[in-house]
Amino acid sequence: AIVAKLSQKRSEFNYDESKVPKYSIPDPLVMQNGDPVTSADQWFDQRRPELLDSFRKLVYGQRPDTQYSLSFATVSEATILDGTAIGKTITATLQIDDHTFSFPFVLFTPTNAGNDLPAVILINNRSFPSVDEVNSKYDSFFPVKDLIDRGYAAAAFFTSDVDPDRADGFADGIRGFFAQGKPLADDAWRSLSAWGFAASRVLDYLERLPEIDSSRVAVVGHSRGGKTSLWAAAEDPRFAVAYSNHSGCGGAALSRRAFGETVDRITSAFPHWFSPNFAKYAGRENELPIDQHELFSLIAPRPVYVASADEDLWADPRGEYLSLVLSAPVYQLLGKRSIGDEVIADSDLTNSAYPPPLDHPVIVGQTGYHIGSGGHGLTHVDWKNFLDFFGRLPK
Ligand code: GTR
Repeated sequence: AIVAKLSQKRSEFNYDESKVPKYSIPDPLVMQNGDPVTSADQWFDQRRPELLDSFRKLVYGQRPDTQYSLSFATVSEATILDGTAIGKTITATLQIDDHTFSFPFVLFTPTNAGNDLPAVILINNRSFPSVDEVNSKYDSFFPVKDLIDRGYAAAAFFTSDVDPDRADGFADGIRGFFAQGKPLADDAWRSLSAWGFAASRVLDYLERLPEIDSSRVAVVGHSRGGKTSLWAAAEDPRFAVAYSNHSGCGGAALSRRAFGETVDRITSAFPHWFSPNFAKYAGRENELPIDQHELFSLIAPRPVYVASADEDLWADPRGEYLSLVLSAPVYQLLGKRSIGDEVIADSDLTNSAYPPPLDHPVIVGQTGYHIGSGGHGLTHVDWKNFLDFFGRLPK
């Protein structure tokens, strides 16, 4: 059956709004026992923890609670980009008893930086962005020159250096290290959560640097990295801002719409990304006790930015936007404005203006969104719009 699903072409999935199944949206402000959530205290003390727990159980898996020690070593350091930046390669090492696991990351800071640098951490699902490459070739996926020119520190690591991006990669990555030879538990974390965990370890490092303002660190990712950036921010409230670019199914997009990539398809193609429980909802997404708008609810009241692209229908742009819109009640409860405040949202946005004009960011309160023209990718314009959003947030 899996082979049949995987041989199905992307063009054979649903891209017709009229064929989106009927669904009902779970209310983030209703407790599992049916009680309404009426105060910020109740949100943080009761509802948010049970919702976080549901996402761990049903979607991304449970991170280990094993104690570990963490150390960092600078492997190399160079002045690059015509003297405007310092690029470092650093190794993060986790240790449990006498076992260790290491992964590399890069960090770029402007030369002569003060003590107040905001930073971004890119979860790079494509490759390891070495200091030499960054110095010799501009890459819009990780446009370090732009980031430095705008006064940001920029860090990045490669997902597969942390947890190999393959169905059978468990034993070879950080999850295997934590399992210490034990088999993969059913409820255990999957790769997206492992990559998000690594972003938190890079943040641990940034917290140690006097030149970084660790209260202004964004976690950024594209596609599978964008699914990860949202989950990373849900798991780790120290991330001040999250940016998800074209993250689609299992990221920003509502699972219930089954538009473009579906739960069935993604859990068959990438079984290592999600808890096996997620696959059980294939074809019956409306029975999921949660949906992805509640991932934004977990990030609230912190700022979040979402980007879609008009040709990237596989990622369901409308479903990504709708999900952000539907998180508004939680932002409101927590005293913040968001895009949903300005949209008369029925559950399929038929009464509201969607899409907004191409390449034109909509920013309301804590949330920003744009739909870019073009296909699946992380571009110079995506970064520019996100950094404009990040830059206008109050310090
Ligand atoms: C696709 C997958 C998407 C997205 C994308 C990417 O194959 O179906 O969910 O993650 O890969 O990461 O570029």
